[in-house]
Amino acid sequence: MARQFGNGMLGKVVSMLPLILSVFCTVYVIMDIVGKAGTSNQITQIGASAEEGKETAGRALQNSEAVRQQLSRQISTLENQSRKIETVVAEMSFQIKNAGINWIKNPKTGNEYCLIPHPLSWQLAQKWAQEHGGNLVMINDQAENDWLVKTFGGQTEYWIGMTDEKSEGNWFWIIGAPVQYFSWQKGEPDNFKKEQHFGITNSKGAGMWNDATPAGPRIGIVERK
Ligand SMILES: [Ca+2]
Ligand SMILES: [Ca+2]
Repeated sequence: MARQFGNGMLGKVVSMLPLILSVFCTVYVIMDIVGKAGTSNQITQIGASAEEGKETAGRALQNSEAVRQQLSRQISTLENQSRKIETVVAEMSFQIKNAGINWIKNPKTGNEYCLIPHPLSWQLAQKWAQEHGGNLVMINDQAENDWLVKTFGGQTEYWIGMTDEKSEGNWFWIIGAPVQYFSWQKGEPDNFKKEQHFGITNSKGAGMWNDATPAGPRIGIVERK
């Protein structure tokens, strides 16, 4: 009975083995296909995401380059405007400095001359002259000395641009050239109290020079090219 049962069941199982195997194989193949398809989808998605990221990065790069170029143009424009403003300020500054100053050209020297509008020490007069593009006057000959008297008068004492401060009795123009033409007043230069090292003109006579202490204050004659 048991043998029959055993034989009966075993026989059925054995007879069904191909079918069971076939079902298993089919299920395995289906699962494999489904698994591969899933992985493939994931890869496709990752690929798409990567491509999208690349495009986004590319657009960001293009945008940043455009921004950089725009900033560069704006900086260039600002630099140009800054230079224009500097030029205008320099011109205005020059005009303000020279407002009310009457520069007069000497046809023989080709240079321009003016009187400083307020009395100063010799050193400050020279500073003023430099700030206005010149120096205290350098008088090279009788013609220039006469022209100054004719142009600015012979009554008022004015600073001129010579000094023997560095070496007593050795007179130099402020620009460094030795003085070769002189128009000293009689008895001058006397280096009074050993304190007189700066030149003035119109001293007790039109166009006559004297040595003086630097304090003044006096008006100076300025010469510029
Ligand atoms: Ca002196
Ligand atoms: Ca003197």
